[in-house]
Amino acid sequence: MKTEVGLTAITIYLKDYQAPHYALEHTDLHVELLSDCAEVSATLRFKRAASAPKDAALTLLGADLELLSVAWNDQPLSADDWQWQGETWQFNGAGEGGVLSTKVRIYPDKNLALEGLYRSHGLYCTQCEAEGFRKITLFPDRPDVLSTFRTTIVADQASCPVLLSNGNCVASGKAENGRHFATWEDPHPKPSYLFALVAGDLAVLRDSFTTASGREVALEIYTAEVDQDKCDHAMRSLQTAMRWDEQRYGCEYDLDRYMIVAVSHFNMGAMENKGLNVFNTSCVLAHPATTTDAGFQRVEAVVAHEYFHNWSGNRVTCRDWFQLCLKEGFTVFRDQQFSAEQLSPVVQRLEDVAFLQTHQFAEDAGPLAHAVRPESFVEINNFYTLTIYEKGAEIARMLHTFLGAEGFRRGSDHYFKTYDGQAAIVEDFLSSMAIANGLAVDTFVCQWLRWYRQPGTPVVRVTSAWHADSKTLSLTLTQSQTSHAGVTPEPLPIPVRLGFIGETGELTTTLASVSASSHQLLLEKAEQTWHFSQVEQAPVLSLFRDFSAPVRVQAALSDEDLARLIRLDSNSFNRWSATYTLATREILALAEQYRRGDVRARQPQDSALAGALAAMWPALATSDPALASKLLQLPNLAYLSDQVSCYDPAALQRAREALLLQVLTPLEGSLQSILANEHMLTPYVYSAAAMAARSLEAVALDALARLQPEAAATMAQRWLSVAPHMSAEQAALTTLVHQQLPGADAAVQAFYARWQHEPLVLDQWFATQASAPHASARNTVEALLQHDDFDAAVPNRVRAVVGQFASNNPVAFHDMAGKGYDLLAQQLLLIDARNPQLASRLAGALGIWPKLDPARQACVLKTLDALLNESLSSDTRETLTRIRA
Ligand code: 0A1
Ligand code: ZN
Repeated sequence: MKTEVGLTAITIYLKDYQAPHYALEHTDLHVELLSDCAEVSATLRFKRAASAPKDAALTLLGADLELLSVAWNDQPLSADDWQWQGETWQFNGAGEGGVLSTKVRIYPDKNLALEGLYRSHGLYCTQCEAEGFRKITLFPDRPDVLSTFRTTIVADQASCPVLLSNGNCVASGKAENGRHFATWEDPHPKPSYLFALVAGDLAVLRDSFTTASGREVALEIYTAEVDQDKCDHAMRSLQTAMRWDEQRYGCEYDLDRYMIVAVSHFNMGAMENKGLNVFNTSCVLAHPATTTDAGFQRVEAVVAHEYFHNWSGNRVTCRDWFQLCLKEGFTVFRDQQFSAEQLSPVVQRLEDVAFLQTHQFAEDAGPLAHAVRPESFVEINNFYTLTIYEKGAEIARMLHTFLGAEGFRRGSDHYFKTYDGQAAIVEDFLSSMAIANGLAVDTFVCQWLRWYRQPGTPVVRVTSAWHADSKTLSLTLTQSQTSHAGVTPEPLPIPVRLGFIGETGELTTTLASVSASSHQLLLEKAEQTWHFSQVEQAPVLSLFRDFSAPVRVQAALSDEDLARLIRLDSNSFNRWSATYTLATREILALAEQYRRGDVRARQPQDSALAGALAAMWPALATSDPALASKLLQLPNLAYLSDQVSCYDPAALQRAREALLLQVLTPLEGSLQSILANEHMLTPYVYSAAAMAARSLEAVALDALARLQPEAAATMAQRWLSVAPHMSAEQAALTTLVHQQLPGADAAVQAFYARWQHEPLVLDQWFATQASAPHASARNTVEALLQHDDFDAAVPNRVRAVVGQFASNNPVAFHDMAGKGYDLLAQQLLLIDARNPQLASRLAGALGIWPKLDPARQACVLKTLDALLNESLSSDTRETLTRIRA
């Protein structure tokens, strides 16, 4: 936990950045894992930086350490020789440089925050990003200090037969008293946040990979023995990702080994430590019997993400934590590109966009809004956000769109080559893109940097006029942004891909003598106008194709225009996006009618969306089942909450259900015949086609539950009893529980009885109940918190219950009397006392308060004030304070 001076948290500013005074040439660690503690000896070889003053202090960082000894060039030092304030330790006698030797004692068993070195279920592991290494030893724990590492681990051989660290194992053998050791050397200089150590009783799946230049790399996935049968998919994903990175980015792996370790207690998805990734079990284990399609996809994406960090993050790292987006945004973009090529590119893109629009747009519009490269922070752990990751990825994607695939590749080649082995900043990435493409560097960097500096989602207003006599169309785009403290918004470079849809399909039009069915513009001023010619008929504009920029678009498209896009747009992404826009419009209109007391039953013919889908969906279900299944998944409440000024979850839920009924009624025959295919009941295959078929049937079952609940219940029970894989079981259970179908309770019991010994399946079981969209789910959650299998020490379990309730069950969470907020507050206090990172993330759910009605707002504010009066970690206090501000 960070030290607080009184109640004032320490804020760190980007503008205060100072280069380190001492370079670290080499790190030698000796870690003795003892029965109730660990002793860490560090030998650090420093050299004064040429630019540093002669009397510069050597500054290290340490937290929660028992300091046993310190020596400088083998001469013992005493406490009088250094100053230690908060986490900062300083020594003034380092001169030109020398060797610092320290020994500290730490307590991995007592480390419940899961940051630094901790032991859970007998397994020792580390999590050092962002500032966990200082909890292991006294160290210049900042990302711009890179060194080679040599690490020796000594532990009891019986309980810890496996001893792992970064790099290559150079020695191992027996030690005294039934102990043994292993020594690892990592030849690639790295910052401390990429250090890792694992010790325990693990089984391993081995395979190999031959790099493009012919080097053989040993691949190893370590898990508990019982989980070894669930590693094949991760191994295949790793091999595919390694080849992909060579082919698409020219990035080759650089060590003899690549190891992944699965741990059950982990705060995030996974961590890219050099050569030794540590993964949450949920992001590495996959087996058809226990893992859904979504789970398989997540494993593939996260394995790829961590692997891609080997270049975007590890070989080229970040100078300071303000540059976090440099590795995260770029790597998310790379993993999105990879995933798009593995399965359906359109589905991948629309899922990524729906996620961004639902969650990142809300973050950017709420009290936790911040720039992709923030100017200040209190607790860096609070900045692993959707804005840094997802909006950061969209910026990389816009550069890719603007420069073209080849231009972007030239830029990334330049970046990797120029900054290899260094700690870079966002400007280095942008200037690489400019230099490699022969563009004016200063102008390019200055313009694109605005995306990193200005918080909030820009709005682009679109007006157009078609002139029948000249067959021309003028298009005017205007951009605007909300102001945020300390930044004056300036116009952003916004790539706009667009096409024109006529009465029977796409039109070919001309812009600046180029005739094409799709054009690309760059909006870079506050307002710009373009003139298109040879526009033969009045078109509907298909705007921001493939979501070419992360903006909110305001365009006067009528219901008929949107229906035309749904039927005829050749850009599948925009067909989906038109569905979303039209659905949102109709749901909001229905909610408003209900608010006015107009409760007339709605007929399908009252809905433009229902009409458009009835005309094309059955054929699409055959030609593109993946897209078809997505078109029936109307925007959820979280997405809708971002579209309204006053959010009433129950009213929106009711309107959404009514629209679903209108849309689904005309499709009933089609849905029935889809279900008759029973792809769901055939053995599991991981392929785009098989997953699309399953996804379509899952959507059809959910639809049937609204149209014919009894028939749907029977079918769901059948899926549960003969399901050959978890995708079918989970789809059936979700439909039964979320739609409150007959037999739901018995199915919940039976599912538990069958899967109680599989932690990841049990997480899904908890999550399914905690996210059931009914007010009664609050009582269910209370009961689940008392369940024998609820374990507050396991982040996955806490997220499955508390996280699902607070962030994925608006109907139950936003109870009118504030009981949902009370429940969250109680849990936050319990969780914060042991795991601040986890509590702080869960607390983010309260950030929605400005959207709520006055009565609910008052309840949230009361909850926030009560929490802020308690003793809190600096993580959670910062989050709650920003939310309250
Ligand atoms: N760098 C990892 C995610 C990660 C970040 C922080 C952590 O602890 C505070 C742990 C993991 C990634 O992007 O995959
Ligand atoms: Zn990452």
